[in-house]
Amino acid sequence: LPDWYSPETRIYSSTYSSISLPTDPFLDVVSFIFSHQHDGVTALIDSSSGYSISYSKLLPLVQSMASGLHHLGVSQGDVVLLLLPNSVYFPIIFFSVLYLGAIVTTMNPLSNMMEVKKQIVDCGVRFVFTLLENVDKLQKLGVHAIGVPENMDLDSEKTGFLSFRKLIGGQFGKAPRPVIRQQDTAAIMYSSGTTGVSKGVLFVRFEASQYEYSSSKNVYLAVLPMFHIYGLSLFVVGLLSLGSSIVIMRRFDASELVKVIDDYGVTHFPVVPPILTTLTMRAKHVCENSLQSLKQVSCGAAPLSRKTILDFVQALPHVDFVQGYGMTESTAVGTRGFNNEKHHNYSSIGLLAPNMQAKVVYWNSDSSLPPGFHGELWLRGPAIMQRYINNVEATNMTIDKDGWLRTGDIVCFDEDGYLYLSDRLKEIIKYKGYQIAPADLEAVLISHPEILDAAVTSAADEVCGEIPVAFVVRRHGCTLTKGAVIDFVANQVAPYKKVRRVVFTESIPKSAAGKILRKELKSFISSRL
Ligand code: 4UU
Repeated sequence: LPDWYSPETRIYSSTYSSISLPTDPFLDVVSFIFSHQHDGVTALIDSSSGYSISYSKLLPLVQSMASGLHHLGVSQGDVVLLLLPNSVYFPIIFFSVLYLGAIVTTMNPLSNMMEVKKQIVDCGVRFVFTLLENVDKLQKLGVHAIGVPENMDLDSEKTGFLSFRKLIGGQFGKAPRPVIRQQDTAAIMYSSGTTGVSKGVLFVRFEASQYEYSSSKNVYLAVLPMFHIYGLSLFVVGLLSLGSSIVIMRRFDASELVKVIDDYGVTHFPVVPPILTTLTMRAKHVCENSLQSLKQVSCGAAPLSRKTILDFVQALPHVDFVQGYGMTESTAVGTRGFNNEKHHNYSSIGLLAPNMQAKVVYWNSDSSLPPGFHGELWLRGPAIMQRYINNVEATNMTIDKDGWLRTGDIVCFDEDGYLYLSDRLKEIIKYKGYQIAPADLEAVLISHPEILDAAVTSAADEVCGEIPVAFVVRRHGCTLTKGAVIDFVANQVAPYKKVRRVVFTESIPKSAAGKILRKELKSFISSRL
C-alpha cells in the first residue's frame, strides 16, 4: 500500500511534501506576504488600459490606503465589505483592511440591495467599498460607502463620502499597526455549506501560508472574481506572495480573450467550466501563433464533462490541462491539479493539497473507505475554516470534534492518489461555478402571499452547469403565473441566482421530519423536463 494512505486509521495524507507554516503567533498575512521581495516584477496589470502596479509599489499603496481608512475611522476588528468587481485596486483594498487588523467580507457586486443589507446586518459591516454608482444606495443602509471608480480613472470621480483618490493618495501619514495575532479573524466569506441558507465562514490568519515560498515568474489571467474564494485565495493571497504577474480583466469579454492572452503573454489561466468552453471555441478560430504563451489552464468550482475536456485538449494540445478542487469552508484548499499523465484522461480533480488530510466516508456512517471506493470526502488541515458565524448548530454539523470538515462531495481515490469527484450530496446549486443556496430562494418564494410552499432544486444545463428550478404550491384558486414567480424572485436576488424554471405542484415531497426530499424533485426533473 502507498505511504499516503494508512489502512489502520483509514486516513489519506497528501502525496505532496508538506509546507512548513509560520509559527510566530503574531505574524499576520500582510507582513507574511510582503516579506517576500519581488523587485522589478509587475504585480497587477489592467488588461484594457495596460495600467500596471509593480511589486515595489504594492506595499506603499497598501499603506497609503490603510492610513486613509484609518483616517475614516476603520479600526481593528471592524468589518469592511468589498462589493466590487475585479480591478487592480481589489488586492490593495483587501490588504489595507487587513493591515489595520480589520476584517474583510466580500460579495458579488451584482447582488440585490436586499441581499447586501442581509449580509451587512449578519456580520456587522461598518464600511463598504463599492462602485461609484452604488454609493448613495449603500449610504442609505447606514454604512460608510467608499466609491471606487470602475474605469480606474481616479480623476473621474464625483466627490463621495470621501473620495477613493484621496484615501489612496498618501496624505494621512502613517497608519497604525495594531498587534495582530494569527488567531484573529481575517475574513468572513459566505457559503451555504452542506445545507440551509448562506452563512458567514470565518477565517483566522487567512491561510496565506498554504502556498510555497518559492517565487514564480508566471503571468496569470484573472477573470474569475476575487469576491469568490477561488479567485481571492488564488490571485490575491496566493499569487501575490509568490511574485507572479496578474493580468486583470475587469469584465469577462469573450471577444477580447485571445487578444489579452497574446498581448500580455499569459502563461496560466484558471477558469470555471463555461469559460473553458468559451476558450475552446475561440481557440478553434485563431491564427497559429496565437495562444502560444499559454502553458497551463486549470479548471474548478463545478463538474466538467469529458467532452468539454477533450474538446479543449484537442484545440490546444500544447497546454497542460488540470482540474483543481476546493471550497469556501477550506479557503479553496482541497486538491492541487497534477494531471500530466494522459491515462488519467484529465478527469481527476487532482492530488490532495499539501498539509491536508482526507477520509472517504461511507454514506451516513463514520467508517472510512480505502482507495477505489466512493464516499463523502472529509477534509482536515490548517486551511479549514474556524466556524460559521452566528450559527453553532451549522458549525457542529459541518466540522466534527476531531476537526474533520464534511465537504458534501462524493469522491474516490485511485491507486496513485488521484481524486475523482462523482456526485454532490449537498443542496447547493452551482451556476457557472457560483453557489446558489436553494434555502435562500425558498425563503424568497414563500414570502409571496400567494405561495403556500416551495422547494428549489437544480436541472442540468449545457452552458451554465446547473440552473435553479422552483417547485411551487399556489394558494387555491390564485392566478399566479410562472413568469410572475420568476420575476418576483428576480427582483430580490442577484441576476445569476434567479429561478429559471417553475413547476406548479400540489405538494412538496417531505420526509417525516419535514425535510424537503430533493432527490424526488430531481428525479421528477430528469424524467419530465
Ligand atoms: C466539481 O467553488 C469553490 C472553490 C473552487 C476551487 C477552489 C480551488 C476550484 C479550484 C481550486 O483549485 O468554492 P465553493 O464554496 O463556491 O463551492 C465548493 C463546491 C465543492 O464542494 C464542490 O461541490 O464546488 C464544487 N467543486 C467542484 N465540483 C469545486 N471544485 C470542483 C471541481 N469539480 N473541480
